[in-house]
Amino acid sequence: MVEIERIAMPSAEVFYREYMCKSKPVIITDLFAGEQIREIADREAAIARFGEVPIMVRDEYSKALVEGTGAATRTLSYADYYRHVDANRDTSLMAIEFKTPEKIASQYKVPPVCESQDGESEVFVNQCFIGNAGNRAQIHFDKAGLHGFLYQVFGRKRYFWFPHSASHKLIPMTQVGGWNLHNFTDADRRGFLEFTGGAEAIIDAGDCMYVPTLSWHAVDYLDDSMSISLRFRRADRITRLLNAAFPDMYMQGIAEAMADPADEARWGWALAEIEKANAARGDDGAEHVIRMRNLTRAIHAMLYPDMGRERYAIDTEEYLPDLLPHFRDADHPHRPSYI
Ligand SMILES: O=C(O)CCC(=O)C(=O)O
Ligand SMILES: [Fe+2]
Repeated sequence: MVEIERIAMPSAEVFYREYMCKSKPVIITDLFAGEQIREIADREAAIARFGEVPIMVRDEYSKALVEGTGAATRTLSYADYYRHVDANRDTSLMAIEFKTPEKIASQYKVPPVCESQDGESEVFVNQCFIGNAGNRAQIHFDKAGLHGFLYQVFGRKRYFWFPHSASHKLIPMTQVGGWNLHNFTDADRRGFLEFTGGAEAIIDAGDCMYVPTLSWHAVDYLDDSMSISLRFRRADRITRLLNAAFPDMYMQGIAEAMADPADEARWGWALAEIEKANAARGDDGAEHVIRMRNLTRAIHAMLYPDMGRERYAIDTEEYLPDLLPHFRDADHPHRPSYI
């Protein structure tokens, strides 16, 4: 089974070269060394420090998807949220990608490795996840394409990471995978990691998981927990790809081939082809997206000649409600434009 290494934070330059340019996940054991946030390592300490802070909670994504409860949110104080959890142990309410309130963000300094360099997006995201044991994040990749740190303030999470080569085995539907890993037995999970070449690691208070740009991951909440999520430094070449392509496993694979700017001989032609086709579009935005998806699939096959082409499951896009309608039409008013 693939192991995720645990390291002390190296210099920003070494981290960039050894992990970011190689799309290699790793656990950093000393992020925020010497900062106040590291004094908080359990739920009681967090409630004592942040109890009054208002947080916005909603249903975890996949439950929201299945039950159609997507948008419902409510604001509770930090302490009231955990009172709600204690009274409703299996609640799916949690704070997901919630902008870190000032009172919490003031407890740590963003490390230098997160600072944008020339040729990278200036977009920087500082959010938190506050949740309860039993909650989860379904297999997915984050289509905004930023590098991610997930720092565990308190509580354990089981973190899964899967290589791009596993994509067909994950039952991919656009950027989401179909399996419910939280329902697997220990033996099934081990078998699944063997099958996919994936890895799992338990992260606990003080650990920080590095999630490479656009890589597949999933999370099981083993305890009540809180994480800080920093997202940073999307390379401009990836921004250009995101703006031209549809967020599916083929785009993911092309992006991964582009992880290291030094490999331009490998990927430069692919980005040029994709941008050329995107510029030469006809009138119909939906047809354009279909053409672009076919092109990225063909380019992916050239970049990964040895990767199996066949699906391991039905084509879920044919049977399930569309997860990304706003990406199906190049002219859709809600299609994001990445900067
Ligand atoms: O911890 C979670 O709930 C999800 C984390 C995640 O998906 C991420 O950091 O991108
Ligand atoms: Fe994620």
